[in-house]
Amino acid sequence: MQGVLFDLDGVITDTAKFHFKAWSRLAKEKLNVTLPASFESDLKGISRLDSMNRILKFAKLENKYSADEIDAMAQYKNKLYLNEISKLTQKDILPGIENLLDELAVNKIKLSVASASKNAPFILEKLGLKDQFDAIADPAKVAHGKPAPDIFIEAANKIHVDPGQCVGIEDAKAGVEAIKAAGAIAVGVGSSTDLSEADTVVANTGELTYSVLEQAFRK
Ligand code: B16
Ligand code: MG
Repeated sequence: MQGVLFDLDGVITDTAKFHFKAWSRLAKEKLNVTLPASFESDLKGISRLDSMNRILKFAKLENKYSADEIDAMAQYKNKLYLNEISKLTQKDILPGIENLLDELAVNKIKLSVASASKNAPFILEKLGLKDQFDAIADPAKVAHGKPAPDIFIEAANKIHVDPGQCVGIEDAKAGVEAIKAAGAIAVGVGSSTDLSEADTVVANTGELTYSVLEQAFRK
């Protein structure tokens, strides 16, 4: 194992609740629909525009708006979301992650972020973790979102490590599929039923250690 590719939301910090809050407010204010609670996990790892389109489909309004109108709604959601995440601090880092980053650094493993979020640099800055990563892949630069492998390939390229020498960590099904399609080893965080395609699954981030990742890689 020469590199580790980190998903952000659900692995480094829990931003899903803030995404859901912002999407729910947008849906209520602009589309007059209430999103079911299941949308919080359904939209994990899904890009901003794809999430917007899923919400329009749910509201049965998919053909009602122009591309510019859809873009304006997505921007409004991001404004609401930014307001939420501006309050993030080091205390919002998920359990075990700071320790894992230290262990990986000691073992000279290159670290890269493979998040669908365009806000990843801002979030890492707020958490005080930006300097711990060697690279952050830019989702605006890749053609296809998760489950396509693009963002994980870009994250591996940015640390100059072959994806086959990397372990990717994900909490979403679409993300695990993306890691596997990139040719990396997938470690899932969450339910082993939902993440059955992962090579190894841990129940929560507190169980992520250098040794767990190394064993997943050698399996
Ligand atoms: P943004 P990840 C994903 O993060 C979120 O899980 C998903 O809900 C969100 O829509 C997506 O980022 C895009 O985020 O609107 O901030 O660009 O899990 O890939 O780290
Ligand atoms: Mg995630």
